[in-house]
Amino acid sequence: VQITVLAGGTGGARFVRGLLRQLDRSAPGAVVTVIGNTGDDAWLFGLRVCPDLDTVMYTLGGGINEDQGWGRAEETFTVKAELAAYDAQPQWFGLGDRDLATHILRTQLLHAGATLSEVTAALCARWQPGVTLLPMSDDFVETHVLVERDGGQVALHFQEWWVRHRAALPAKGFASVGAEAAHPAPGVLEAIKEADVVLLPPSNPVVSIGSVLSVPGIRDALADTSSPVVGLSPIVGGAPLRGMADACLSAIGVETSAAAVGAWYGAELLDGWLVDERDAGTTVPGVAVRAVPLIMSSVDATAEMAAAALRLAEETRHRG
Ligand code: FO1
Repeated sequence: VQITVLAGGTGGARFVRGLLRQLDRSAPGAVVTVIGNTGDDAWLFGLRVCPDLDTVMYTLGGGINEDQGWGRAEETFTVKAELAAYDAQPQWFGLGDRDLATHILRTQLLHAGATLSEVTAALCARWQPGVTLLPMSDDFVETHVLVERDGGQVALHFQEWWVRHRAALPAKGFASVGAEAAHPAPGVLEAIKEADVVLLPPSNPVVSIGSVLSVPGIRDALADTSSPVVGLSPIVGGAPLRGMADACLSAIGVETSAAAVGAWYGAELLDGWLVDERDAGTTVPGVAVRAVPLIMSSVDATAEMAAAALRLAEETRHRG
């Protein structure tokens, strides 16, 4: 059984952790490929930082700072403090000492001519995440956020909007800069086409899943595959469980509801849509909707969500 998951950061990583727990029980031979969002990536102090790839790698490899949902456990910030002593900028992004080793090695390998896919495989050799982690593209694609400032509109890198401004500047839109010239990374389209099931976890639909879908060819591969595609709503009872999906959805004119996000993905992409029990009764035209508990309160609870998604995939598979 081959399962492919499109993932962003914390929400996607935690879902995959539950999926692996479920597969250990129900389908031990299953293999999972994660197509990770790179739209959050940024150059900081000359280093290439890939937050969503690292969050998946650290979460599944056992190195994540669990409370934060990003960065390393047992982290220290000596280098950050030294940089601050020089008044070096930016100071609003918290790069820990252990995390810096990842960015230093990644940057060294990129400068030596390795692709981001090759770098990611090299980093995962240490962490053994238990999945094949592929960047959505080896080309640089960056999510920029259009915000209003001083009467005009300016584009901020996603990290500046999300971390420096805490997403408090109303977003007027998002751009995946470089997407139109980007190609899916090696293996990405195959992972979708050869999958028995494709899952869209409760990552941010706009800046995480939406960013992956912005790479030419990926959306079409999902629309064309005869295998079931099942998504899990990141919105429960009209609010996101974490992160800033509501700020992103309102920016693109989508209501913050399980139904609206399901309809935004649409029947072209989705065969099934899992919503939380609080949103029971949700309908999405052309999509099979089921209501189950969608709170990732533990790995076992997340495993149950994954089991529900796999069941729904089988129900829709024979629907054709
Ligand atoms: N998020 C924050 O809110 N503050 C930070 O200082 C911060 C640092 C950081 C460093 C490395 C990394 O991989 C992620 C980091 N994040 C931080 C989270 C990051 O903004 C998000 O993980 C994604 O970009 C959104 O999913």
